[in-house]
Amino acid sequence: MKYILFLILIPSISAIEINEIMYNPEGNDNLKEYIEISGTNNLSNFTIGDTEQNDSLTLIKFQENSNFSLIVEENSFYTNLNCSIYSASKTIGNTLNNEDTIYLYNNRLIEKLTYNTKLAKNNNKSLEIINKQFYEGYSPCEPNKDICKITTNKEFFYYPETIIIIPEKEIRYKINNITTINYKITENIKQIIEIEAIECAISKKIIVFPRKIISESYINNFSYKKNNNKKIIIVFLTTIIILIIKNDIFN
Ligand SMILES: [Ca+2]
Ligand SMILES: [Ca+2]
Ligand SMILES: [Ca+2]
Ligand SMILES: [Ca+2]
Repeated sequence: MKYILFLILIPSISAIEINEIMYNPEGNDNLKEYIEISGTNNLSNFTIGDTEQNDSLTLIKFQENSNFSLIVEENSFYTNLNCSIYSASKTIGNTLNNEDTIYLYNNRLIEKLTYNTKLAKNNNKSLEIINKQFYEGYSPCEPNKDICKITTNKEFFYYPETIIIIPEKEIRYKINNITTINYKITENIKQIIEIEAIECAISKKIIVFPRKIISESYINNFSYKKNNNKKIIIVFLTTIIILIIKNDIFN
């Protein structure tokens, strides 16, 4: 029988965006400001600007297979990182002020972004932009922190328990539509709890088992490891028996 395999190649297109801004590093800002662009390692023909000045970019280092480019000042501290590095002249715009607007052009305006000084002020943190919101971080040439990760104290568990969300950052969670980070299970039935990270529009479902309805089938369905040893022994014995029978037939 012939199988015909059709391969549909879908190019992975990720938007080119301003992803991180270091506007006020600790102490003197000179040589330590940067702007990270995500979605490309190639900023040829791009221009960066602030409210006062636009700068064309000079390639310092091209990095293959990177999804990031870093725009820095001349003689910057950040030239050995693993993404493409571009210099914007002595300053990025007319320096990145504590409140500023950044413009990224590629013949046309790609993005205009205004920030203020609420976060990342002189503490060696940058502004990471995640889902159009600012968070403090520090990840030049790397993906921003995954603030939307939902971590619970247990992935599935038995009634009665309290779900505790371990927040990655200051982010609000809803559990079964109640805004909280702790949630007491009150119903004594098997149920699915839905946890939602509100700002990120990400949700996760976990299964809660009341003690009285725990059964082998539930446990097996959710690949609980408890009886795995028994299963391994059964599979082992069955294999031996099959081998013995086969041997008998062919000899
Ligand atoms: Ca500073
Ligand atoms: Ca400025
Ligand atoms: Ca600055
Ligand atoms: Ca980053």
